Amino acid sequence: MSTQIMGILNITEDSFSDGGRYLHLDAALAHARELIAAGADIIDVGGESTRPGATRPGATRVPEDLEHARVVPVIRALSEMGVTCSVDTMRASVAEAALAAGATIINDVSGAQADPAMLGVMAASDARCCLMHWDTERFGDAAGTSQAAVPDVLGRLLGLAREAEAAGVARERIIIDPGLGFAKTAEDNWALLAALPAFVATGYPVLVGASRKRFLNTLSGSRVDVATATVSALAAAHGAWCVRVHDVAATHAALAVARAWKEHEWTA
Ligand code: PMM
Repeated sequence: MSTQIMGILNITEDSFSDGGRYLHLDAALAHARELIAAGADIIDVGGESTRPGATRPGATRVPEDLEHARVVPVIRALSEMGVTCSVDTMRASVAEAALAAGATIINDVSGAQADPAMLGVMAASDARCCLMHWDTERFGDAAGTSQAAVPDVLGRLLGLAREAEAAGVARERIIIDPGLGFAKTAEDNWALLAALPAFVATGYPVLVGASRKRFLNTLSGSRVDVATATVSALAAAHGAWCVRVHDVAATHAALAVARAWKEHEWTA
């Protein structure tokens, strides 16, 4: 299967690149339609920002009922249109309500660690479950830990996947994600991207979320969507199952290039 494109729909006030733009249902649905027209296979709907600091101890989190009110109507409307939806949440109750509204993927950036009820909701559903790596303890502000990042993140993700399986989430429903930019240095992020084949070799589908993150911003300045699309093409060439992006059109073109390249592979 060719690499899937997950279009990002952040219904938040403060997400890094699109905060505050899609708070109204109509604006959110209009943007989702644009993402689909541009080639998105999945729409990832989130109602709580995960920008650095937003979910640290002491930070004010979005109230649970507000998160529900933001994501559930959008997911219901999109699902009724036949769109594949994932819900980007760390709360079990939000995941459960999103599934009831038609979502088929739970995308939990905490790897099902933030809410003790999350694994139960995942297990009781037949949704695909994305477990992302986010370990604030390990990386913090440390610089130059890139070599350690790969075994660390890979080992931790395998542990999270085992935990999910033990809780009753079938192996074939699990997706893993190295969590680029989440308490990681630029060096960490590049090391993780370059090690993508090792993540793919686990047999779990791998999701890559590099879009508009600081390490690409620093590298590319105002052309961060070009940089994101390039990462998408490289990630696809190295076996990523899905790329999560803001600018779907650019990634769609980049993936078409990666696919054409692969189809024309020369064998001596
Ligand atoms: N990144 C963000 C939010 N959700 N989910 C997954 N699975 N992987 C990611 O890398 C990821 C995510 C933060 O980015 P945004 O604020 O631009 O949406």
